[in-house]
Amino acid sequence: MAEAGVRTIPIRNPRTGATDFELPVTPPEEVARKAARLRENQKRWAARPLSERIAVMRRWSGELVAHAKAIGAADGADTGGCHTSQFTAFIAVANISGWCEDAEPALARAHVSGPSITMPTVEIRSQLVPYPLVGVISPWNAPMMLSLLDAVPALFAGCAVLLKPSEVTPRFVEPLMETVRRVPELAEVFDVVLGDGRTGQDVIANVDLICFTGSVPNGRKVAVACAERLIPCFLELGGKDPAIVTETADIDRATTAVLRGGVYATGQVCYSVERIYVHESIHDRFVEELVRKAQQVRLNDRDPLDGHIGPFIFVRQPEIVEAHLRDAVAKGAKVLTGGVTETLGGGLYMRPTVLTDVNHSMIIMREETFGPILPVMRYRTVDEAVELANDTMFGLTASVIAGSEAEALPIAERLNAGSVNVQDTFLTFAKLRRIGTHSFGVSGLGGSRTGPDSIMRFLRRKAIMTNHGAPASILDDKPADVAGPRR
Ligand code: TXE
Repeated sequence: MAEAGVRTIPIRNPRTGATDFELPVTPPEEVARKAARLRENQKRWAARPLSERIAVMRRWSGELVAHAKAIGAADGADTGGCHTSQFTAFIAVANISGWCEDAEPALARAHVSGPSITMPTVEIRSQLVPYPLVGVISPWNAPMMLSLLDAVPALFAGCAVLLKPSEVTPRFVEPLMETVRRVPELAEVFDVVLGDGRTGQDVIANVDLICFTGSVPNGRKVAVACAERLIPCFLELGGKDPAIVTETADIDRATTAVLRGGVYATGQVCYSVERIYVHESIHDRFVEELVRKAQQVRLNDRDPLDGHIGPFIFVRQPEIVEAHLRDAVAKGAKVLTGGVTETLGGGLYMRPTVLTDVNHSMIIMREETFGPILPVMRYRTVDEAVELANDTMFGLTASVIAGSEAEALPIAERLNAGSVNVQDTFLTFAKLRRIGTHSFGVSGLGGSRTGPDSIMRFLRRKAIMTNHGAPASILDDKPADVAGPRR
């Protein structure tokens, strides 16, 4: 029960539609107190050798494994039973163990030492200084995974972290913080505050750097607030990912890949396929096969573990999806299957929805729909397909499926997206730890959040320069001959 006078937020169950409980919002003064505590403890955390921080994070890993079932159940309750929830503790463990291996070499690569090139008597040493307190503000679609994606490398870097998860999906916090409490050194530098956008603004007011994952409108508000405080912010603001299917593509392969890429987790993934461009010569056969496969996708409304896709997590998401569909139909689109929000057991569901006769005047081809929607548009030439795919303010990922990799690669190289899947969709997990990518447009602003070098976002690199020779004297300086050298 929340204390009297404390603001609360009703927490809706995505499977039943009922309010499960009232979430007490962390008051602003408590946000400031937690931030001050973390900031004070961070000095000791940063002073530890990296090897000690790695040892602490390994112990945390062990606690996450020990509590994986409780975490999976809570994250599953938050999301209505998205498949990822069952593994979310293990995704965090993989993230941590990756950084246990990658942090040391990544930071070693960042170090510079040796003589100056321009002043031979000067020796340069570098020092990496972590930002004291990092704020992480995360969304509802992969609640724990997207809360820890930035928090973990920041902790390895020597920062303290204050997390503000989405008020839509807070259930994972309790089991997560149980694992943190069991590692006292970690509990000193990692804490959570609860609430909505107002609490997010309180976090921004108290930290030294922000990592934000969420929608474009709120990302803009976060960026403005960070600019007013002149603190760095890293924004991941969604996607409108295109898939191009060429005339030589294998239709069975292409429809299987596009369907999964478009409707996994009910399309509530930032790198979901949201637009599909198919060569006119195979368009009709592709659409027929896509509809056939889409109609085999089952909802998990009776049992979260029995079905392919679950309910919408966020109660207003169906309204957004339906508004996009209405606009598309009003402008000539045809809905061939799906497209209707079904209330089943109190949860809000939508079956995979295939549209044709779409065009770029429609919202559904421009703004992030974030639902199980597959709008298919025909194209005539590869140049036209590339132009259509690049006609977006986003640029998270893209996909190209062709008759061969050799045909797909030149197309992939022309797409404005941080990651391009070839001969498949949804390959983002394949690149983790190997390569840091820079998203295009508003999808990713401020630098790469993936790859070993992404830890450098949390550090400032200092140069310490020693002159082993005599200092220069102003008395030796010859005033520049303003008339230029004598003839
Ligand atoms: O975002 P919101 P949601 C995108 C996804 C979709 C959206 C879904 O594509 O567009 O995020 O997540 C807090 N000041 N991505 O609806 O509403 C809010 O409390 C400070 C992209 O949750 O923007 C929540 O914790 N904070 C991504 C968080 O911001 C504020 C992957 C996000 O809320 C705030 C996943 C404010 N004014 C989802 N207003 C990617 N590209 O990787 C809200 N918040």
